[in-house]
Amino acid sequence: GTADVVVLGAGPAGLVLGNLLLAGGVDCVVLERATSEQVKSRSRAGFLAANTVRILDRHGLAEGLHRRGRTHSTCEFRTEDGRFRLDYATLGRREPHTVHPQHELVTDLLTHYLDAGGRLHFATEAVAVHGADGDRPSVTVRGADGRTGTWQGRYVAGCDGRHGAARRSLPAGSVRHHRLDHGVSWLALLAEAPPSLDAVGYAVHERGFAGHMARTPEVTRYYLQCERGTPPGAWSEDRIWDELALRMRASDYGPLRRGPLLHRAVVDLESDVLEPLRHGSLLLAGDAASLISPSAAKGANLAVLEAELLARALIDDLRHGSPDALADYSARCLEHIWRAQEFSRWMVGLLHRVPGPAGDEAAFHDSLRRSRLASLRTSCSCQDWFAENYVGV
Ligand code: RFL
Repeated sequence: GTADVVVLGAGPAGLVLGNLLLAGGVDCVVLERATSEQVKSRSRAGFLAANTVRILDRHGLAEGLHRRGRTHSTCEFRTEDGRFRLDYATLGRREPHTVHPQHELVTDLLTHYLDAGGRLHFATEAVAVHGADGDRPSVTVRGADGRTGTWQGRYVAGCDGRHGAARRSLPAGSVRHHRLDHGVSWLALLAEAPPSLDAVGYAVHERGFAGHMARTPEVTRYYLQCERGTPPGAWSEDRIWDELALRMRASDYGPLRRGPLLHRAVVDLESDVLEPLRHGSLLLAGDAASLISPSAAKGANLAVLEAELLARALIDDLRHGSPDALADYSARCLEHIWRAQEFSRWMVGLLHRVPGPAGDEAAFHDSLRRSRLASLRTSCSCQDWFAENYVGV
């Protein structure tokens, strides 16, 4: 088939892009490897920044999140030096988060796109992008039945995540790949249990980090720092709840509301950035452009921001013959990406004993971490800075 813009991937990046291109009168198609059911049920992010909500509002894509999402604005740190709360909607830019599970956002975006007449093919895996050096790039695809085909376009938008075809198809040396392994892993858990506190909980403990995030009144996300290489099934549910209770200091601050674990996965905290986010007629957005550790909940928010910039640039180019925005696309995104990367790295250092140094040096780093928490607890300007970066993208 043909389309002016061939979009790979129906995640937040690909679906925001698809919706905006469609509304802007640009001919596009979205190709997605997974089935519709898989896309609608993949549970991942939940915290949307105020700017993300503004972008979705601007384009009439926020109806579902206003109806079902809830605002959230408090986080609680539990540390060896006691606990403290930050009401971040009264700090920095005075903005709250909106909690709306990512799979619900994706479902909203999908429904909107299909209702508007958008073209989308599920169970269609992009295998490779060809000819990105020129102005007639193509994508080879494979269906669930093994049949192959080709899509041709003016541009290909790689929104197919970190393991997608867009990244794989970049010629060696065409794009610089910056990477950082934070050295920390999390067991990411989804529990069928109401939230245990009315705040995001960050517990810093000598046994490792534990986190608590409300998703819905019935479902709560928990994180438990674990050894790199731990199989997701290694711990029994009882051991997980006991460990969460210990690290969250339930005996001091109140018990956790337990329930069956619906899902578990091990996430290695890693970040990377491709630079530039473009090779000829192949453009990257979302996790395909930059992977960010989930420590500051930035990934989906960056994906939406980049998708809007890319949509505007492509509409300018294809509808109005003006290529300037497309030429600036990568640089504009990278400013936001590096700022988010810096903050997410800071959060990693705030919440964990970062593995690596041993002996005296480890103790030194640990004291730095405690001091960083003390600044956050006591300094108004540090709290403003935190709030601005925590909710901002
Ligand atoms: P996605 O969502 O991965 O979508 C990519 C889509 O591309 C498809 N695909 C292909 N399609 C065709 N051909 C191929 N060859 C393909 N290869 C892949 C995939 O099936 C998929 O549908 O990428 P996108 O759109 O860039 O969006 C990025 C976000 O999903 C991601 O950054 C966030 O989920 C990160 N993240 C969080 N972000 C936040 O902003 N707030 C959070 O609270 C938050 N929590 C999280 C997170 C990520 C987590 N994990 C799983 C690492 C919590 C966790 C545990």
